[in-house]
Amino acid sequence: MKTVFSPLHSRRHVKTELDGGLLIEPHEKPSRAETILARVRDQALGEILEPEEFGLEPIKRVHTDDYLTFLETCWDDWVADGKRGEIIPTFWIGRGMRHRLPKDIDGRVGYFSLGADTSISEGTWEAARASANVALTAQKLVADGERAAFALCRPPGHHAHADLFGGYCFLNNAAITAQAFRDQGYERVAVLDVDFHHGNGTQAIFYHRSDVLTISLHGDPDLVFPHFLGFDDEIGEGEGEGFNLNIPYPPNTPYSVWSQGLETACERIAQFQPEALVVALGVDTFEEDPISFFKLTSADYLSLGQRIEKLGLPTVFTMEGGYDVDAIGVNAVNVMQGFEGKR
Ligand code: OKP
Ligand code: MG
Ligand code: ZN
Repeated sequence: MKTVFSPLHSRRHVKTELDGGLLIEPHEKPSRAETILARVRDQALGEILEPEEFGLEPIKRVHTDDYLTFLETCWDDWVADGKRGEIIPTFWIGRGMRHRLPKDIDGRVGYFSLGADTSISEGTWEAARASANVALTAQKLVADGERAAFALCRPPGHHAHADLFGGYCFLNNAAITAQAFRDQGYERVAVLDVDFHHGNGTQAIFYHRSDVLTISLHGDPDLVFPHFLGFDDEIGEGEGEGFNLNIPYPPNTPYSVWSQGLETACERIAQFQPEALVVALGVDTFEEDPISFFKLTSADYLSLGQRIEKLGLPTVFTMEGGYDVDAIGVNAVNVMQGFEGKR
């Protein structure tokens, strides 16, 4: 399987993550991508390609113009305002307040964010753009006939809404990939999100549509981020009713249980008869992950890859989470190797 990777991911190198009232070293750090790339090389998974430049057009199919302008300019505006630290949101639209984009930089940062866990500094926009280009290049490989491709995206994307960043995400790479398939004439596309966290952005982007089926397995949002979306009664709305499926699980869920949800997800995908599949691949379901609570083992990722392959679909894997850097390479590449038949 071919891997798409951009060294520009390293342009995102924030020093802070607001966590428990402290500014800690971010969980979503550059060594994550480098470790996965090293494993891809080590295992000779296949050719490693740099992304092509697709411009903003395929990104604008998912994200709003004002949000993209904000992402592009916010760091310069922040510095010009005289602020001395990294961008961390401080104020949001509270219940009863107005959804109106203000001029002030603090106001705009709050307007376009869903949490304070995701700092921004110089280079974040360039890295996020490169990450989307990585996904779109993998999409093109598959549209041109590859059975599957691995988009080694960093930063991740599945928490980003049409006009919100947060959860370490800025541009929703999985949604941009699914929309690219649609715009190239693929009639139905499925997005399967196996990251530990609910794919809230992907769900929201396609919530009113029946042409993109969205499914996420994740930690119960009653207990974990994103807290306010991802419950099993969210089934889609209007045209989209019946085209979103959430499968939440409690702490300590092992693969023997999680894989039952995977089976349900795969059966729904088969019934939907999509022409392509996008897998939002997080390996923060791992037993040693520092911020998650499932109990998958490294060997389980081989089984996961095998099960996804059985769907028989053209497949793009977009990298999402996974924060045990020591294991992230083995776990992510195991999914690809399982897909290719390794047991
Ligand atoms: C991104 B992805 C932990 C803070 C958690 C949100 C988690 C974002 C996960 N103290 N911040 O889905 O892996
Ligand atoms: Mg998920
Ligand atoms: Zn995650």
